[in-house]
Amino acid sequence: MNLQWYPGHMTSAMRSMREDVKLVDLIIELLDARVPRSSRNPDLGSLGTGKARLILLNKADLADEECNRRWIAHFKEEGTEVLAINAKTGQGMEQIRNAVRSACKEKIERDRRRGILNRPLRAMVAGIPNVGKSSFINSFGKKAAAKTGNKPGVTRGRQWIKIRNELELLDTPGVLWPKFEDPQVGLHLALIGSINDEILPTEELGTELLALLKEGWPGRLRERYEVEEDSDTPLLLAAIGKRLGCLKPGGEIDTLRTARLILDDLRSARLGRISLELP
Ligand SMILES: Nc1nc2c(ncn2[C@@H]2O[C@H](COP(=O)(O)OP(=O)(O)OP(=O)(O)O)[C@@H](O)[C@H]2O)c(=O)[nH]1
Ligand SMILES: [Mg+2]
Repeated sequence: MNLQWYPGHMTSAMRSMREDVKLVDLIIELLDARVPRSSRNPDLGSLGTGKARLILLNKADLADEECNRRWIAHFKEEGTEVLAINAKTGQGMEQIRNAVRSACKEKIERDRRRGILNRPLRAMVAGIPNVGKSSFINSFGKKAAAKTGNKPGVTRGRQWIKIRNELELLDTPGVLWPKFEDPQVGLHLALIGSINDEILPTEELGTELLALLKEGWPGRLRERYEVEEDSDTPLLLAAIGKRLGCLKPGGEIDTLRTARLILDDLRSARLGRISLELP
């Protein structure tokens, strides 16, 4: 499966971000804890080279705990400041302030030498669509300042949000990049909901997901749907459809609706906490 999604609004968002990055001290890059490799946008990696950077592994509540630990160790080894958070409940927010100050310590030190004390830091919050950028800003600032929603492409314009007197955060639209070289990247981003569902081949995506789960998380499908996991994926999809009572008016199994339900189950952790990538 070869998925790509790079609509025009992302090109213009990237253009604004290349300008705005000149105004900030720090880039806060949100990755999805379930797919930290695929959710790392190379265009954001090369944005503002030399700027301080903080990586937040968001949606850590949906990813496997042990995998989260391994990813944190991986980024620390790279020399990057990193935290695992849950922007929905606010878990991990108490550590953000110190992590920001630590990432910006050179800047703070430079200011201090010039006699500037406690100047608010400015940070750009960036990441792929639907990763939780706006939720993070709301959660950290303890106010509903930025619009959020459970689909990619909710934030369209840029928006500055002041957090007390210490930090100014710039919310940005989610951006992908022109071409996923590795088809697995497109697949993983589609599974977590960062690609517009309307352009996805849902049924095919469902069978790919079943293959991934059988291989990487044996037992999860059996537990959730009470099916035998051994059959090949189209048969398995039909078996799950039958279990769930997903039938078309004529009594035929509705595999499209079944695939949609399995995807929903993955995204809301009803299949348990699942990481799709390891360092
Ligand atoms: N389970 C869980 N859900 C989260 C978390 N953070 C955000 N969400 C949900 O993810 C969805 C997307 O959140 P947004 O904050 O709108 O994401 P965004 O990155 O701003 O998305 P765009 O503006 O479309 O690029 C919402 O339904 C949030 O409730 C988290 O840590 N855990
Ligand atoms: Mg947003």
